[in-house]
Amino acid sequence: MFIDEVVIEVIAGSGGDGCTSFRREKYIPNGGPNGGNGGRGSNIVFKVDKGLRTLLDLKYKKLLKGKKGINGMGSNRNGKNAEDIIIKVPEGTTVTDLDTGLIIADLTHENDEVIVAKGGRGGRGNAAFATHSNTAPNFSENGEPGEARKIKVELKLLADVGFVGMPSVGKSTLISKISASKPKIADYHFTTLVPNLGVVKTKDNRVFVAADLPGLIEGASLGQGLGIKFLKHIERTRVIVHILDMAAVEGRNPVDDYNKIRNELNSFSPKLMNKPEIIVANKCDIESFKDNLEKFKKEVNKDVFEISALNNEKIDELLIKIADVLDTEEKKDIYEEEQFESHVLYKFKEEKPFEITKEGDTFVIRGEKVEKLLRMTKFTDEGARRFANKLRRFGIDDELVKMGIKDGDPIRILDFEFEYRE
Ligand SMILES: Nc1nc2c(ncn2[C@@H]2O[C@H](COP(=O)(O)OP(=O)(O)OP(=O)(O)O)[C@@H](O)[C@H]2O)c(=O)[nH]1
Ligand SMILES: [Mg+2]
Repeated sequence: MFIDEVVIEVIAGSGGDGCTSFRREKYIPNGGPNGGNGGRGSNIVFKVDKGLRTLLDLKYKKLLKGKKGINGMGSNRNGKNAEDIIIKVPEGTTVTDLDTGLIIADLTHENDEVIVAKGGRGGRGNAAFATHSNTAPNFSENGEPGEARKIKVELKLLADVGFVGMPSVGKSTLISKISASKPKIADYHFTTLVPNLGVVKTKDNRVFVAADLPGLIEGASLGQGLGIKFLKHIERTRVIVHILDMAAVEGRNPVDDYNKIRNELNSFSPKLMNKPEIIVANKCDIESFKDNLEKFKKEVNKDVFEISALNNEKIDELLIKIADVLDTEEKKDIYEEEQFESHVLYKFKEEKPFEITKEGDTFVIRGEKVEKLLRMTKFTDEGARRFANKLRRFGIDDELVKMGIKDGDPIRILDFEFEYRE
C-alpha cells in the first residue's frame, strides 16, 4: 500500500532520575554525597532507508514513545543512556511540527537522519550538587521529561522526471517500456492509482528516475479525480514530461487537454510552471495522429516530441532528450529556508517562562520551564526548598504578590497543589 501522509505523536524518553546517596565506609562516620546522575532518555530519530517507498510502517502507529534513561546509583555510578528509537522512512520524507507549522527536516539523501523528539537529560545525583556551603546535599533531580510533539510526516517522491497527463494517454505504457517498473496498463481511466517509480538508463548510459503519476483531470488541484493527492509528487521533479494522446482515441481534444493540465499544475503550485517541460505526443502509430498534431502545433506553437509508446517508436531519442534537459537543471530544495524551524529563533519561549491565572481561589501557574522544574523535583525537604527558590528566581513570587496572593492561598502547577507561604 502506498501511504504518503501520516500524523503521529512522538514522545522521547525521559532522563533517568538522579540518586541521593552517601558514602558509608568503616571509620568514616559522615561520608560525602555519592549519588550518580541518571542517563539520557531515548531520542526519536527518523532515518532514510533507500529501499522504502511508502510511509506504510507509520500508518498504524499513533504514538512513538522513547524509553526512560537508567537511574543514577550510589557510589557515583551514572545511569546508562536509553537507546535511541530509530524509525526508517523513505527518501523524500518531510517532517513538520504541527503546532508551529515549521519543518523539522526534509530528508532527501541516503543516510539523512534527524532527531524529531529529544530525549530528556538525566537528573543530577546529589554528588553533583555538593558545594562549599552545602557539602552534603540531601536531594537529587528527577530526569527531564522527553520532548513531546505532534508531527506530520509527508512523502514527496524523489524522482528526476514526472510523467503527467490526462488518463489513458499512455504514461504507464511508457514507463513500462523504459524501466523495470511493471504497472497495470488498460484502456479505462485511472488505471494507475499510485505513483510508480522507474530507474531509466539512456543509450548513452545516463541514468535518471522517472515517476509515472495517476492521470490528472480538470479540477485536480481542487480534488477532482485522484487530484491533489498526487500533485505533490511533482514538486521535487526537475523536468515535467507532459504526455498527450495525440491520436485522440476517445474523442479527446489534445489542445484542450494540454491547457487544462497546465492550469491544474499552476493552480496547485505556480512553482511547477518554472520547471522545464517536454511535450510528448503519444500514439503516433494511429491514423488520426497526424491531423491532430498539425492542429496542435498551429494552436500551441511549442516543440513536440512524437512517439509511440506502444510500438517503442522514438523512445530512445526521447530519453536522450530528457537526460539532456536534466543535465542543465540543478537539483533544488523545494522549501525556503524560513520554513525550517532551525531558522526560527524561539525567543518568545524565553520571554514568557510562565503564565499565572486565577481559577476560583487557586492560582494556576503554567509554562514549559516551570512544569519541567516541577517534574524534575523530588519533594524531600531540601528538594522542596530548592524548588521554592527557583520559583522565586523565575519571578513567580513577585507576580503572585502583584496578583494579591495571601498566606495559605492554594497554588497549582500541573496536578500538584500546594499552599502559598510568605
Ligand atoms: N495505439 C497506441 N495505444 C497506446 C499507446 N500508448 C498507450 N496506449 C494504450 O492506451 C491505453 C492507456 O494506456 P496507459 O499506459 O494505461 O495510460 P495511462 O496514461 O497510464 O492511464 P492512467 O493510468 O489511467 O492515467 C492502453 O490501452 C494502452 O495500450 C500508443 O503509443 N499507441
Ligand atoms: Mg497509468
